[in-house]
Amino acid sequence: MRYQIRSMSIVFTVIVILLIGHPVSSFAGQTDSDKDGIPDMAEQVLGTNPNNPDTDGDGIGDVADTAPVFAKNPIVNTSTQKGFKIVKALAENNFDPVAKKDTNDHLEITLKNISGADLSGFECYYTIRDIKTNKQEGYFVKLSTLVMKNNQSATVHFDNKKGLNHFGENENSIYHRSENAKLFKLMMSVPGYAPVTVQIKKDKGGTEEAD
Ligand SMILES: [Ca+2]
Ligand SMILES: [Ca+2]
Ligand SMILES: [Ca+2]
Repeated sequence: MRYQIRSMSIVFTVIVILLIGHPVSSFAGQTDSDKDGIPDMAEQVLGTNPNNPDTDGDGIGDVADTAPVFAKNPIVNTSTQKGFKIVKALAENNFDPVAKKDTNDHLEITLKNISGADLSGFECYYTIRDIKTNKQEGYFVKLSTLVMKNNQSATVHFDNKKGLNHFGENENSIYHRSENAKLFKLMMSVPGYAPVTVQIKKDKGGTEEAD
């Protein structure tokens, strides 16, 4: 409860800071893209997602959430039968060899269905830890549009782009806001089969060589 009061006051403080020097009418007119009551500008300061009213996917909206960028892992799956594997996992992808140009880093996971059946109903939980500051964020995402035929592979992107197997992510997360090295821990789960986990390290930002 104490936490809730403190967190609510952080949102309130950010809004008050943004109000200083602005007439109330202009603040009231500020864009709130996801209509969660927090203007886009304030979401940037808070590190929450301006395009998602529940940034971390835990079912509690950004305003009420005591930890809006840290969901606990809600996946309950005790299956042990292997149904799919993670064949590739990337958190930085600085150079696209096909387009021959730099690309924006995003989380990209390639799965292969080895279950003998078609798979759907995937869920994903991942944490991002800033290795220098130890700050950690945790996100839960339902991959409801991901359908994998038996023996097929699919690549899942968390990048806010439109298209098949592209899913949303928090543009204000430490992934994009901190230049420090980061460690990603990710779990993929589908009903009836064992969850699969993977760890991915992202190097410190700045001048980077192509991977
Ligand atoms: Ca908002
Ligand atoms: Ca939001
Ligand atoms: Ca939430």
